[in-house]
Amino acid sequence: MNAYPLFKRRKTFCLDGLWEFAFLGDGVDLDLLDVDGIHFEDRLPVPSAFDAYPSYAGKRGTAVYRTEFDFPVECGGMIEFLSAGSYCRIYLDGQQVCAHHPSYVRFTVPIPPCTFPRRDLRVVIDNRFHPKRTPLQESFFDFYNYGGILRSVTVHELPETFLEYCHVVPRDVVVGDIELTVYLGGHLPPEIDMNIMIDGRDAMLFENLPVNDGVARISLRLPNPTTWSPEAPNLHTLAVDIGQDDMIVRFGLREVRAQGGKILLNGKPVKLLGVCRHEAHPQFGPALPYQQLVQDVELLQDLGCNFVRGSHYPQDQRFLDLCDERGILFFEESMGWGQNKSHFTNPEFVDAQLNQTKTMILTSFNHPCVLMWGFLNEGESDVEEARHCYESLIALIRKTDPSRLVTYASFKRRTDLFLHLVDVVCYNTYPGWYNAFDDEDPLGQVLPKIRSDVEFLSGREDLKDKPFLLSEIGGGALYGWKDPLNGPWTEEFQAELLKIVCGEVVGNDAISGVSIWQFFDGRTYNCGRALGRPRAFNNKGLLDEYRRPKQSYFQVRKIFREYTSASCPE
Ligand code: ADA
Repeated sequence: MNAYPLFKRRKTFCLDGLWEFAFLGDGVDLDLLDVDGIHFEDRLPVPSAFDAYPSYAGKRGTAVYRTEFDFPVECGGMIEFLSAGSYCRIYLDGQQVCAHHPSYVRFTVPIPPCTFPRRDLRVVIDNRFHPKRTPLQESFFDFYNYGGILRSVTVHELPETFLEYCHVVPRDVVVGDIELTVYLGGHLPPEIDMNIMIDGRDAMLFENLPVNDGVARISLRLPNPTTWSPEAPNLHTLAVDIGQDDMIVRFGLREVRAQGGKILLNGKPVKLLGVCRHEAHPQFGPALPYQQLVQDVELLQDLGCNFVRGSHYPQDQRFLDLCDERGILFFEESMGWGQNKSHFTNPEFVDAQLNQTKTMILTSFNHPCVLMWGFLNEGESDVEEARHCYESLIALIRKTDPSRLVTYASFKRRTDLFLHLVDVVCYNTYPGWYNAFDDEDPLGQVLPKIRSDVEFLSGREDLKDKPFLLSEIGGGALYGWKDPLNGPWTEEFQAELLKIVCGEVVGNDAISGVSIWQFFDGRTYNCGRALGRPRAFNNKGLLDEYRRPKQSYFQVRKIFREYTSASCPE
């Protein structure tokens, strides 16, 4: 079930499986930890969130995972971690070779050549909140922060010159023109020969390609181009072979633009009908097995969704692969949740934001399902102190990937200072739910609120031509809670609220889409928020945390599917 990119010649092997494990409690000073002296009494699978397991549920502190692997003597290579955190230190043969945060982003660790084959790998994980070690993950977030080796670990044997990334940008989706950018690692030659294989059958040789700062660029035309769209998610593969190394990437021929208040996919306006999805499950935390990812995608398609917002961190590459294959459009955002000016004026925080955002883009670059990049969910974006951070992130995203849209989910909405800098205006808004209970008729204010936002934006010269997305909207319901008064927390109330919302989204041409908050219930915290988070869960899911559908699921499904069948009747 590996995600792309794949390899034919390069030797890789996956270290997923049972590792030795020890939980050391919350009193460990990481700088004094004798990693070699640890006594392992337990074993846990990798990937796993160790605090999703009953024996470690709710615990915060230091954990250590250990495994061994054989690696050719005198050979160079790397270990790829797709997610580990919140904070981790990697030890190879007793030497610390890496310290990393945050969770949810890919990182690699060099394997220095060695005189013996059997290597000892220890991963120290700390899931405590720490201003220096975990500046991007804080305890005030409204989702539970787990710790562990949350996604796959793979060992790569690497030659002297190797491929780091192979990124494809479609230039003409009809005739199949693409631009391939190849990032090399290790020894960087001044030029390189490259064999390209398209879709496993059409070979092209490019000789003496110039290499500038480790980057080689090729423009080429696909022999048999097929475009990618939600209706026809055609995918192409491209194998790059530089003789000593190879890489197979998968991509889709599609183009996305924001124009005239619409999101255009391959030149056609698209209405985004979807949900916000956490990577979460009570049994696994964010370390979801592949089977659960497939079930989630099946449910999204059953719901009639053509869109998902991956909230609120970089996503599992296997899930993005599934969305590529099923034609489900994606809004991927780097990790952020309600940070404020104290963060935005902290250079370490800004650097950490820029690093994780760039890594997210480089890792997810080839997924045609990703239409837009986002960041800083619900940041304090109506103060001047935030300007540098927002402008730096927007500039970084546009420089790293000019082919996609840029946005962020704003809860400052009308006082927001930076929405004119992005391509899509995204409002997180909760009419009928928050501050609605002092009103006899909370549901009566849903439509007026949405329409007044649409009117406000239409009156803003700098915003009126941008697509408008309801990036979060919804209300809570406890699975199975029915009550004759049909008040808040009943399934009926939530279903009625979302009936009004979705009816407006599909009926109002000024609204480009919705990502309902949220797909399924997710664990949060018991703290002061518990009054608004029964069970210490965020209960605004269309399904509960075990993916059991509430009434609202069927209500939303009816509206989404009717709209879709009316829009493409075949
Ligand atoms: C915010 C936030 C979500 C969730 C939501 C809610 O919009 O972005 O993560 O906390 O509010 O349920 O209130």
